Amino acid sequence: MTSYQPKPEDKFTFGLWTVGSRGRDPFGAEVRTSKTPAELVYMLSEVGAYGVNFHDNDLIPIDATPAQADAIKKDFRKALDDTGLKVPMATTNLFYDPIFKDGAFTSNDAKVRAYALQKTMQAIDLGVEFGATIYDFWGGREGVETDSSKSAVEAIKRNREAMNFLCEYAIENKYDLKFVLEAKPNEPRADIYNATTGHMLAFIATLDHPEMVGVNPEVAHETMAGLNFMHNVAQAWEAGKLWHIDLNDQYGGRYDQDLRFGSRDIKANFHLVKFLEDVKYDGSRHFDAHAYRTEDFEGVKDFARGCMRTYLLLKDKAQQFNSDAEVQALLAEINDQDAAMSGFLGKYSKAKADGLKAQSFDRVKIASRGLKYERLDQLTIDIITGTR
Ligand code: GLT
Ligand code: MN
Ligand code: MN
Repeated sequence: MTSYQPKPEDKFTFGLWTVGSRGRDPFGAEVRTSKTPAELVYMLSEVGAYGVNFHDNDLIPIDATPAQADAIKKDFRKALDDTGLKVPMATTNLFYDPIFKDGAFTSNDAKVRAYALQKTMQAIDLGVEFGATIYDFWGGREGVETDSSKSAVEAIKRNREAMNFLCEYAIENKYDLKFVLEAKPNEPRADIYNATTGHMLAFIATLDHPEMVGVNPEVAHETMAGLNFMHNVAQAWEAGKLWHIDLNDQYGGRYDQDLRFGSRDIKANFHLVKFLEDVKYDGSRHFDAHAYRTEDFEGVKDFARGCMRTYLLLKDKAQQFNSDAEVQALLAEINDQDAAMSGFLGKYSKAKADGLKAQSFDRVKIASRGLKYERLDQLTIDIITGTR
């Protein structure tokens, strides 16, 4: 029996904005007091996290003076040195300030687009200063309330122009940095461009430096779009583009909930963790979630510990699934290969095509076989619930 204690190799990370969330929502004010970035680092170390990620303005307020910025950076650096916490990822806040009300890279206003580039270059410098090697782009404001306001094609072109510009900036500065694009279908805008991870993968292929750009899928965001999150993650991984992941939880058809990882859909998250562990995903496991608004700072610790514990618990269950004799026997049976078919499948040849056209299949007999997926799924449930 494992103790489910997080270890550095688990690469569990949290954003300053996640554990630092004060519980404000569109209908209610903050319920928790403000903590400094350094205080949050000490807290994350206490609960056993590996790293901390930040937006430029999580660390340095947008209106800080250079002297204030230096003091904050000094305290933050000391906290990192004291605790050994890493900064694997950084990002830009291109959504909070009113200047971004009509988008950042896709704004109709050229001054806003230029400011967004300037802000991102400065934020990249800041991230690199603290050791980040992954740089996230979540374009929460890159969308519309009304399609009368903007050309959807022009928005894609503006987004591409910005990404190409920033790739060149990172290359010119010899930064050891990869970019990841994080999709979301809506909220805070009514509709956001490049709404899913699949859209992002297609978009990346059109960039000048596709090799520098991958994806950062988030459970809640793809669930809001009604999609199977693990399938999107699998496609990104198969494309060699899964360089970061935002773990949380979400009920479909609702506002962006950012719930504690695994708190809602245990089975879906079991399959997600099993996938990540089976393929040996070795990037950060970033929890992009918030504690309930009911919690005080001790409750935030419970939330953070819970995210990591549930991940490790599901990892343990995935190992159990992989070594369960009955499950494996069923899987072997399902995947049993018919040697006679190997001459027809795989890469095309004229001989194969001719042979295949001449072959007769007993359609009814083939279709009459029961696949035992009900049994398999119940075994999965028994494993997840600890009944087995
Ligand atoms: C914001 C959003 C997250 C993004 C963060 C990175 S900010 O909290 O809801 O999904 O990952 O910009
Ligand atoms: Mn996220
Ligand atoms: Mn979210």
